[in-house]
Amino acid sequence: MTERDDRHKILIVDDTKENIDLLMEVFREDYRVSAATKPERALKLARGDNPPDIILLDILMPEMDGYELCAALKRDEATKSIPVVFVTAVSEVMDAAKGFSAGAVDYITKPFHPPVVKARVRLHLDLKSKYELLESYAFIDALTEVNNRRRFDLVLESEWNRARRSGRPLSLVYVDVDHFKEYNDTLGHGAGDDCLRRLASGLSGALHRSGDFIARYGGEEFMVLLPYTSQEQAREIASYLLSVIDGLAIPHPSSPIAQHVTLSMGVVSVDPDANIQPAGIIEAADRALYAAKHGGRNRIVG
Ligand code: GH3
Ligand code: MG
Ligand code: MG
Ligand code: MG
Repeated sequence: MTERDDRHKILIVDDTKENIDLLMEVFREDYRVSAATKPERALKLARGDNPPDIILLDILMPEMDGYELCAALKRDEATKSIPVVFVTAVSEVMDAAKGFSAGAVDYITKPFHPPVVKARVRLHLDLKSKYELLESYAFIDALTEVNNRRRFDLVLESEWNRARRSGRPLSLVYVDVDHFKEYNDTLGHGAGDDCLRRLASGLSGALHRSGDFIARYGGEEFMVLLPYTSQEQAREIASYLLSVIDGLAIPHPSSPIAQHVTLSMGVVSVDPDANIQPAGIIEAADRALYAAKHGGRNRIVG
């Protein structure tokens, strides 16, 4: 039988076995503790599938000193958010300053007082989880709980860069609810909000491939970003999305075109060698959406 162990993980990096044992003794009871005596090994563990939540780092080590290791961790996107605390016998004030400028969050000198070291590690872990919570709030749309526009802008930029590096096309579907003003006018703003929530969850639930990304872009507008996807595939996915929302059959008594809520979509697919900026990709999708609206709504153009 295996029990789930959700205790925080601490990585101790020190070239001296006795120092590792000392810290192990302090943390063993409340944390999952691992240790590395070589910086290379520490980097490997930090970049691995099961990275530590915090790193306690020695300064004087033969191959690469603690400052260098800390700076290397902070340079790497995969490890930069792991807090690093120096625990060292080097007690010059200047060394502490050097530790902070290498990216450490704290600097503890030996000999240390175990309850204080424990309290400081706890503090940094708490700060880290609060920061992650705030970060997630900053990127989620409060009404629909899908990604918000701020997140979309960042993801579009990074996916476009990735598309160019990989030489594969990137597709974007601009989604707009048809006659939504009438929906609100007839059923009320509260029902309108509910409708947007149902649409968001219907659309995001219908995206199955990892990497496909949905955001609420504006009032009743959504963006679906499809990496590594050709125009033809994107059109197929868009028509599947349309059919899923059709299946929800959300009543829209005042719609001039149907008895239920419908969507219009503008699809654009960009070649990786196209000379275009992210804003240009959105404009192209917007033009296709405009054509879908003028073509009678409840349809896909692109
Ligand atoms: P079209 O088919 O041309 O897209 O017509 P439309 O009525 O959907 O377009 P229009 O842009 O005129 O109206 C959009 C409406 O969406 C108006 C606005 O009140 C409503 N809306 C935007 N954000 C929200 C929201 O958060 N909640 C609710 N309930 N309604 C919203
Ligand atoms: Mg040492
Ligand atoms: Mg609109
Ligand atoms: Mg609309």
